[in-house]
Amino acid sequence: MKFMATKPPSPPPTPPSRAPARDDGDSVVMERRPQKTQPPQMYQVVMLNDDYTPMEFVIVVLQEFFSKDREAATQIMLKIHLDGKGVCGVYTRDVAATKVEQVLDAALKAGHPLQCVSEPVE
Ligand code: TYC
Repeated sequence: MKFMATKPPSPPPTPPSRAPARDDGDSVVMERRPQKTQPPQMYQVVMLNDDYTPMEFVIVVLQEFFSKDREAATQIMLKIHLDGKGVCGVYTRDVAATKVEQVLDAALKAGHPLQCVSEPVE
């Protein structure tokens, strides 16, 4: 008795799309792949309000570590003061972590309880 194969033979594998596909002539065609690289996850540095850190110190920190001019730094400081927290800037993970370190270090050295954290942006 003869048995039939249950599956038809599969087609030959397609060549990798990066490989040059040759046509009948001598020309070489390079195929373009769609861009797959994702943008990096971004992190926002959030500063928290407290009752003891002087407003002026927060303004100077925002100018020094977050490159804000005095006007923008004052607005951010006031937002934090009124709302309890505020975003100082958005960066890649390592840069955000460095900013947090710089702020905490400056606050510690000056004897202020200023706190800030970094968190992933949605
Ligand atoms: N609330 C502080 C005060 O009245 C000022 C302040 C603002 C502190 C922002 C921390 O992240 C802060 N002196």
